[in-house]
Amino acid sequence: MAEISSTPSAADLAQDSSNVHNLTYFSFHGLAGCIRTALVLSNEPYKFTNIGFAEWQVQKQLTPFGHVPVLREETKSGKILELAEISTIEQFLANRTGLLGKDFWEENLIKMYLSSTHGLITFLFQTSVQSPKDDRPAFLERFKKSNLPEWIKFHEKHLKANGSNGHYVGDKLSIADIKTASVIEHLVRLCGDDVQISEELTPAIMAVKTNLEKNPAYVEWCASEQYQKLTASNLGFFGF
Ligand SMILES: N[C@@H](CCC(=O)N[C@@H](CS)C(=O)NCC(=O)O)C(=O)O
Repeated sequence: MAEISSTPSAADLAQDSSNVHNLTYFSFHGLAGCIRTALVLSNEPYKFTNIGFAEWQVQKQLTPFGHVPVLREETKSGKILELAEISTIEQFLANRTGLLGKDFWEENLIKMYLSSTHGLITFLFQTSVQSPKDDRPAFLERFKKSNLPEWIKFHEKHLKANGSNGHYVGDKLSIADIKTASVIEHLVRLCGDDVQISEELTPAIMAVKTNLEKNPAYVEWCASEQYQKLTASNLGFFGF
């Protein structure tokens, strides 16, 4: 009789629902909004390990590529799957929790919308941090006049084509929806009086956010003290 092994494979361990997802990032929203929301909605154990700038230079050397976010999947066997790179982490969580559509067709469309929004928001945050202080206003003006309107135009169009139901694909929440919902607040703040995203101007984009706001866990997360603190530091550090 064949012996049945009781030792789970590494692949099984990575998918175990009892894993604690331990996310290391700075104490602002920055580029981790979508990951944090995906964790909050996962109904699985998670931890947010917020790292200060003082300890970062030491911690940096211990990360896979010298950047955060880093997600450590703490499995019950004691083994840890350590993942860096935002897109990898977002897709890893989406895969585990059914946020990649119902089939391979939908999965690839969702990844495309996710990637487009990731490109926009990464460009915004990274360039504004890396620009010399004097060059920052000009960069932000260019971003508001060119990169952002283009993203808005195409995303509004795709969302309308899907029925303006708050989803990019079909009628089910996906990681692309969460990504867009998580960046709207920053884009709205960045625009200030020069409003580009609103119920009137971009109803289909706004529907993504209002749809997610029907989820009590999301509403609770956004109202939490922790979330408000991340927002305050985001404003202090980036201004939006
Ligand atoms: N390619 C990385 C970039 C992430 C990134 O830009 N991380 C920033 C914070 S938002 C960071 O680690 N900055 C500190 C540093 O580079 O030392 C990814 O996709 O995760």
